[in-house]
Amino acid sequence: MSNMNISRRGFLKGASASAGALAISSIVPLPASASANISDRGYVITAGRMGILKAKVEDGKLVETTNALPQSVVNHLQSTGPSQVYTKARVKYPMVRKGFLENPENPTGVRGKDEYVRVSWEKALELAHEQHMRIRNTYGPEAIYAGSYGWRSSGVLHDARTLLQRYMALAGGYVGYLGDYSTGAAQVIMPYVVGSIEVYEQQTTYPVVMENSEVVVLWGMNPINTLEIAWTAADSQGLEFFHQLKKSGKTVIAIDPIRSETINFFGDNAQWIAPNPMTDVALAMGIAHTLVKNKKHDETFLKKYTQGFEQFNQYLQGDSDGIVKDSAWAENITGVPAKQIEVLADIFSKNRTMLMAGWGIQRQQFGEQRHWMITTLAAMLGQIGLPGGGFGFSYHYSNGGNPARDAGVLPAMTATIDENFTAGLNVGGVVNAFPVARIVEAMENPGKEYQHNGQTRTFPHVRMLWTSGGANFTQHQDTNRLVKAWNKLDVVVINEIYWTAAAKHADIVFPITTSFERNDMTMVGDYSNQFISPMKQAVEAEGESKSDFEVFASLSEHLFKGGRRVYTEDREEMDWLRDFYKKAQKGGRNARVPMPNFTKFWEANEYLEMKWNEEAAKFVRFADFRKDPVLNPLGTPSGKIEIYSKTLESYGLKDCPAHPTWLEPTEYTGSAKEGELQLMTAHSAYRLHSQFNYADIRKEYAIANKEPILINENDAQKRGIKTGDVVRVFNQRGQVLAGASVTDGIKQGSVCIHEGAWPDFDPKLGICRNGGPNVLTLDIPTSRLANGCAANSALVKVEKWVGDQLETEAFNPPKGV
Ligand SMILES: Nc1nc2c(c(=O)[nH]1)N[C@H]1C(S)=C(S)[C@@H](COP(=O)(O)OP(=O)(O)OC[C@H]3O[C@@H](n4cnc5c(=O)[nH]c(N)nc54)[C@H](O)[C@@H]3O)O[C@H]1N2
Ligand SMILES: Nc1nc2c(c(=O)[nH]1)N[C@H]1C(S)=C(S)[C@@H](COP(=O)(O)OP(=O)(O)OC[C@H]3O[C@@H](n4cnc5c(=O)[nH]c(N)nc54)[C@H](O)[C@@H]3O)O[C@H]1N2
Ligand SMILES: [Mo]
Repeated sequence: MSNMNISRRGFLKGASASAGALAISSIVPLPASASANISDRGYVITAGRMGILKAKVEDGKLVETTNALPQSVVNHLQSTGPSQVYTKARVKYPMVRKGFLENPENPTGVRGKDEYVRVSWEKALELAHEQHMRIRNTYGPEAIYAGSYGWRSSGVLHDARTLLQRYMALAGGYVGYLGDYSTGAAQVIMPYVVGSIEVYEQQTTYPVVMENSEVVVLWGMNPINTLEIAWTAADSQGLEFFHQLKKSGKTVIAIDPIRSETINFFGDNAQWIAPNPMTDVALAMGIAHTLVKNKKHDETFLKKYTQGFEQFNQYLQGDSDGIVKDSAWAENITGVPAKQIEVLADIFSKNRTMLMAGWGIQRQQFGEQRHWMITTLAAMLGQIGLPGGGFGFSYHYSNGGNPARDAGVLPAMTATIDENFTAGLNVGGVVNAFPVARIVEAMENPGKEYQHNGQTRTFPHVRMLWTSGGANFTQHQDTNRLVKAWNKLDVVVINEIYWTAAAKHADIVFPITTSFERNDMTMVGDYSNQFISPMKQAVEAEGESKSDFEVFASLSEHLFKGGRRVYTEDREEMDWLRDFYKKAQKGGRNARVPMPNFTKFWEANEYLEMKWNEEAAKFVRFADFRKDPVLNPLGTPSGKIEIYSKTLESYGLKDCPAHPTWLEPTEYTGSAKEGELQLMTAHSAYRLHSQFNYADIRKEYAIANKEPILINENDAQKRGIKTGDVVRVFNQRGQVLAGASVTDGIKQGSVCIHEGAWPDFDPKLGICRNGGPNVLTLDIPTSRLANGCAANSALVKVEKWVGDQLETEAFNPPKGV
């Protein structure tokens, strides 16, 4: 996410290097905008993660949000606008936890159980300022965690996290985080393998795949869901691509323990292969072994472009550990028949094959091995750098295959304040940072040394936490363990739109506006820059909510007289937008993309489309490397694809050895005891993580007003469970109530509860009434290389719930509100 800019630059370099290398004439842009006349349309143009939206307003109320771009595939999230603004779950006024308000330095009551008291803005700001200063002056910036990870709303100005960090910098520094929850493992391992992170990079374009690939593999990938959103705003071309792929007659193979929405979408046009969860490395090794056995691996490619295949092959053949990783071995682990594994090897080697992979497979213990092994398999097939061949790890995310446009690109709010305003001030930055998913380990072990990416680092002693734009309690694993560590903190401040579980465990809660209640702008298309969209305020703010910009600007004035002027650089909302736009316009001019002046753009109430670039549309990842590996080496020590890494060898990590390795997980189907099932926590079609869990679309998926659990019909039958039943899902870490959805569309032995359901603990029983899956997940690092989040590694038991009916109260405000 935060690497977007780097990626974009990397892409532009790659694009120009490969320009002209291909002669594809038939590439045309996928259908884009039918630019309408702007007058009397009766709606406001805005945008969110889910794309450009038309917001319909009646009598000052937001009544409907719909897609503004034409699209062939339904995007469930686009209709959520009215729910976002008017839910009962909104925080409307500044609120303080009672036991904290009474005595902030020595508070009474317990977070999560205490009631809240409404205070004035003045009081809330003053209190937050005083407590922030108390912690800072006593313990220094290392005591303040303002990493604030999360999917706050899009927009170049109202960037909740950056605005918090800008304030924290002005106050003298803070603790930040490394990596992200999304691709924690892959983004760290891939630079050792190919010299780039791959997960946030422009892919060989959708048009090139459409033109050249014969076989497309969707490995642990559910693009029909995950392309509903983008980090900036979705340009919707990815969904359009998969729509066309379905009709293309190409061979599509989906490897997923779940018959996902994508697999259902493809229907008869895709083949579904369902391995046991967490066993993809074994599956890929079975294919790899078959390739070698049949002499179908590309030795010329391996020799010229890779390093260390011999060592890996010794392991594959069992020379180094006595275990032959053949298709029979793989069948035993994955549950995929050996014959089928051999057929895959045959199909992949005979056709131009694109191995696309999602990320859920690396949000698992030893997650680093997944994308490394898939890359190794692609290298053995010898098609990396060819149009439509090789591998791609961002086709399912942010429209990674949509070609870059010639564009004027909007800059965004920064955590650093312009020097002209900070001369003579003691401005700080990040003073320590830990891998984001190690937050609980960090809070439990202040001062402890740990290994990360080949370095020894030390956890800070965090005493205060401030989040703005993240949902700590749904994002993190093992909620009960989190609550314990969290409740040791001295001060917790949260800027939130809603009464999330984290907000209900905070001392001070600032009520924040939705993006429909403020003015902003965004690029549309993380890689493509296909459009610029205004995000016009559609309605007045609910209650006393304010933007994060306003909150931190006011708090800056508390830091010192004139602080607001420094923080804002003497510019208010519309001034910032005008300046951002002017910079984009200048960039546009250089790229020969004419853009109207700001006033005209803003008043037009319309998005702008950027210029199609014929050459960029032909981009093939690794084409320049393939053309000349000496002139265009990869950023690895050898300049080649590293199947064996001497750097990793030097780290000597048992949980991340020097070549792709099958490492047996602690909790997975292979280690399950009687009655245990493996829990997957895929991303939902109806939410962006925890966002919109309260929305009207909940009715479309909730079962017994709880998060559904997908369970195989055989597993359900054994337990006497039927669709619609409330079930108790539990393990040694916790228990939740979920609504059973019995299906043949999930591998036997595994279940799925989608991530993002709000935790909602019954005060007496401690059971989560809404089915929040992270109550059950394992909070361990993927390995000590990447320390990524391993949320998809947990065993659970499931039984029919025979206790009292416990209503979900997740979306009710806490006591006192
Ligand atoms: N079990 C399991 N856990 C997972 C995952 C998984 O696959 N399985 N996935 C992980 C992944 S990949 C990710 S990225 C994380 C996602 O974790 P998060 O990004 O924390 O999830 P969101 O629910 O999107 O949280 C965003 C929060 O920001 C708030 N917000 C929105 N706009 C604004 C704003 O303008 N200002 C302020 N102050 N707040 C705002 C929203 O109300 C919401 O509470 O979860 C991770 N957790
Ligand atoms: N609608 C929607 N879109 C989103 C998000 C959202 O919350 N909602 N979140 C966004 C974010 S922040 C991210 S990081 C991405 C996440 O993108 P991903 O991480 O790719 O998404 P997941 O849903 O976790 O996993 C994708 C698929 O992998 C499958 N899978 C799980 N375990 C295994 C396994 O062991 N082996 C195999 N072969 N498959 C497995 C799941 O069943 C699922 O169909 O999505 C983004 N897009
Ligand atoms: Mo993510």
